Amino acid sequence: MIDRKTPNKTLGESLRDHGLSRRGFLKFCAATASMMALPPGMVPVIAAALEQARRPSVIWLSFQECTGCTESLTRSHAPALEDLILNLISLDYHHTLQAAAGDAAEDARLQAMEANTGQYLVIVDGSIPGPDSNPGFSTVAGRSNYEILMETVEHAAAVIAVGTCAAFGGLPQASPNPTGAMSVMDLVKDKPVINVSGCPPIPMVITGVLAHYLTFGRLPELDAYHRPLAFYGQSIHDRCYRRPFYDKGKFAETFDDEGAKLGWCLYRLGCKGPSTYNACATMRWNGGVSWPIESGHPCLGCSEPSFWDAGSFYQPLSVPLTATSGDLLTAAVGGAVVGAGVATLANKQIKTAVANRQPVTVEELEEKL
Ligand code: FSX
Repeated sequence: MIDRKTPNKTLGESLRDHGLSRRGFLKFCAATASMMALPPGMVPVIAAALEQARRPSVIWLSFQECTGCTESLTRSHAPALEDLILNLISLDYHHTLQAAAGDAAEDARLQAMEANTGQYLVIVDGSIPGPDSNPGFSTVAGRSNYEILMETVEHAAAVIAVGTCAAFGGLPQASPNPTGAMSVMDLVKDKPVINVSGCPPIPMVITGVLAHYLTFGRLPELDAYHRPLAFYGQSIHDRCYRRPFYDKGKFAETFDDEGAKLGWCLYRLGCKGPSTYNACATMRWNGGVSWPIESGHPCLGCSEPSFWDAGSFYQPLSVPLTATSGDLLTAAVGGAVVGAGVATLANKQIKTAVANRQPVTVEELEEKL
């Protein structure tokens, strides 16, 4: 995975080294645009940018978590595309995936930081026992998670918090939070932090954020919780194929009643879709086979802050749904949309792209380029 022989090659050169033809490159750019929820018109921009960009160094830290986030990524349903993206970064440190161990592993992290100071990305999964917690609660190489995190991010360009544990505290922070677990954003105040929440997050969203950074050299537009708008801009409820049943007042009351068999809305069985922002309804899981609601289970709201402590997964939401879920989020966060100083694509453009996501053929691309 670590390719130290070609650190100065452009991404275009690296892609060709991986045996990718011009046609394959265009297909890759089209798939990347689709993954980032960008319109086809952006494909030539992506192609030109990838030709010139340099491979970034990425240091991946794992703290208090279940490894579901890495499992999600490595079991992703578009391995050809996602392998390519992972090959385009220099993944210099990852506990679960690296071959090195002990001092050699820690040396790799320190070397990558020194060689790429100010330019490397840090990806974090898992929450961190805070500075006032017992440092022995969670350690790497005998050092506390807090110490390793703060040392590693000090000279990073940006930090990507993958999974709800890293983004919002997640399961380790659930009451009574015995380790004093904190999120990355709680602790890192002087760097751009992007949250890719979900327990686990959708793999294409993880690689979509990386693809955006590779292409444009910056992080994408973010919502109030620092999540990429392209993937978290709409609620599960807004995109749910069972929504027409909700609108008609047709609800499953138990998991085995007639309504459940007919695929009616799961709101009364506790579905948190109206207050949950994620791309499950459009990107789906397991190779696009299905997603929780299609499998007959209410959304748990796993991409939202404090979802473990938000009451029973099987009690209906207490908020009366007289407004769209977009209004609910606006009410919840005061309508603020923050860019953390790293966004340049306008919200409107992203929202339009999400709403109008269209496939593009290779022939169309070849005409444009
Ligand atoms: Fe947390 Fe991820 Fe849930 Fe598990 O790394 S978001 S418990 S899927 O593994 O951090």
